[in-house]
Amino acid sequence: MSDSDPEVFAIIEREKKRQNENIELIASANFISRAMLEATGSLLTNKVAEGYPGHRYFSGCDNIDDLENLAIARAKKLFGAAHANVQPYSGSQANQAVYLCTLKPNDRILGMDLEHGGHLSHGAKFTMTGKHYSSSFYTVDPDTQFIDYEQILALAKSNRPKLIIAGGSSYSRSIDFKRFREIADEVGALLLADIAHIVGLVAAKLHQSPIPYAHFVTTSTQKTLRGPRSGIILLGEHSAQKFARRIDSAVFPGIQGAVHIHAIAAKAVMLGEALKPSFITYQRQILENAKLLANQLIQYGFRLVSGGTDNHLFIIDLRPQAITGKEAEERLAQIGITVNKNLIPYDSQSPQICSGIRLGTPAVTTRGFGSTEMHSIAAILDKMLNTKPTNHTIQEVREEVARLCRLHPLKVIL
Ligand code: DSN
Repeated sequence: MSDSDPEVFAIIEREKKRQNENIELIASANFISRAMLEATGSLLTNKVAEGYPGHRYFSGCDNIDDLENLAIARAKKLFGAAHANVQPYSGSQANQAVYLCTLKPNDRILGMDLEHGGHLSHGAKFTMTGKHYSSSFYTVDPDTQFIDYEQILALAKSNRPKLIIAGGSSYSRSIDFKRFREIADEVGALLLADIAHIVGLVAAKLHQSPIPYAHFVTTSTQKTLRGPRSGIILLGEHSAQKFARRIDSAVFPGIQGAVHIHAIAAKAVMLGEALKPSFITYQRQILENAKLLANQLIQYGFRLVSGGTDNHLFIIDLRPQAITGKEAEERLAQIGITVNKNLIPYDSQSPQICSGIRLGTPAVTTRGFGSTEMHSIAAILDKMLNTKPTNHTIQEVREEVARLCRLHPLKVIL
């Protein structure tokens, strides 16, 4: 590429440098293995295939069938699922396939409010899911900031949704999928568990699995699962018989066209990696790092939404520091720490400003950061956010970030 398209090559080289020289604390980010980079960049992109293994609309699909069957078998094994669809282009596409499979336009859905930790594709009013379906939302408890299952039950009884959605993008506490299913059963609703964020913890059995409870389980694959940018749908034994064929038709031809077989190959590699014992060690370290960083920050006087974390992420409520999420994101960016501004429950700021920032440990854990580095990061955040940093402080912490990155180079991309 350096010869054929030096312009694109130069941009990728700059991004490589950025990834290597910054501390990545965005909760949905991660670094994939060389094997997965090879799969996504392979000649598989050249092959057109529609349909499912053994039932394609184009010829020459024998190898592609083997790959997709391998990915399906590994997904079923890893999650103990009875049915897996590995074709969704992303987690949002996986959700849309579930909606197409279960809902008619204007049907009612009940999901977690975006500013309380939900996801755009769970019915946010300005998205396709909010425009095509009649969405309502549950919130977290105003005092504890934990999910309030009694409130969800009450809302489900009054709104009578056809589909209830559990899971989100910025909720730092464990989710009781069994309780969600009881609520769904009580009002005759179907249950979708979107485990995009916690999927790695679920795979490693460090979080309750939704497979025995939810009618549909969806996930993206690039977050804690440490795979390519893509999606998967899983069904448990109890729902596979009824929904397996319907969900497959909803994915293709319902919402997608030709298979992204290069991404499916990368997902097969990802699932192979996740089936190894070292993956459980990695997930344990993600959890340890998140808890340690959260506790350190509390000791420095920061207020965390819900008071802490049970998973890989947490939100800092920056109102006591009297700075906005946007300002904090920018301050940290200038010293080489990447985070995202995030709404907090009952936020008075707009989504462009936000009162909080979200921090997650999957990417830094891949990089080899452990307890020492979590202490260092907490001290840096204290210097940068608890007071207005001087130029001297900025220079000092920038050097500390560079030192930590040099200590743990991103071997996989260099
Ligand atoms: N869902 C968004 C996030 O959690 O950051 C992007 O994957």
